[in-house]
Amino acid sequence: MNLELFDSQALEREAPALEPIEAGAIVLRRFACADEDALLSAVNEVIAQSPLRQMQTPGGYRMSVAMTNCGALGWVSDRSGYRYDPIDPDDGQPWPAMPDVFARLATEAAAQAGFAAFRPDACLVNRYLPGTRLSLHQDRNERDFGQPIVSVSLGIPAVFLFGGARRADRPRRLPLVHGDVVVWGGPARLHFHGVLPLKEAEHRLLGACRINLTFRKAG
Ligand code: MD3
Ligand code: FE
Repeated sequence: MNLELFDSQALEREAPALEPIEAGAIVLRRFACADEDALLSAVNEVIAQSPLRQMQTPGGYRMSVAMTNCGALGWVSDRSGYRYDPIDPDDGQPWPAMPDVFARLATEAAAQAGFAAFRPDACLVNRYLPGTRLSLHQDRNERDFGQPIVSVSLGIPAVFLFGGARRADRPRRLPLVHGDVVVWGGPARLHFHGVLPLKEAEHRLLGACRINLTFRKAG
């Protein structure tokens, strides 16, 4: 059996470290670990109100990653394209409010990376199971590219791909584990990025699952 048992608890006790990966992009290793219980409870509350769903791409494919949102705006993909929408199209209601523990973490991480007063209005919750992936893309549906994006990884490990300004630029690989937070801004903000298919693994809190929280100032 090819199951990588990942007891990352030893690593998770290490102090957070600031790790620049390219101009405008910084990893805060383990930054979210101290809040893991509150974060996971809040994730469960969000998912209870607006369940995870596999969205359709404009080209008609079903994404392997399941998604939902919280905050004033939610990222939505369907046959008509990508957009930010204040309403969950599955129930016609506003997305759940952004939990305080989410907003505080995103603001603190951005500040650590040099982006003062980051106030996200959108949090995309992505759920990866083993085998699921996110193909190379740019995040360009937001109004102000001067605002950074904060990404919080929870659960089993993933390998992040980050390329350059053009799709053809060979991407670098960045392994991310439970609690790692990445802040992308400045020159890196419009770079291509994606997530490799996840390997089979088990996390002590999340089982065979990775949750990524992506915070944006979209409006
Ligand atoms: C690199 N999600 O939802 S954000 C997405 O692991 C997405 O689920 C990632 O990409 C995930 O769109 C985490 C990572 C990210 C976001 C913006 C970037 C990486 C970036 C902008 C430039 C370069
Ligand atoms: Fe993205």
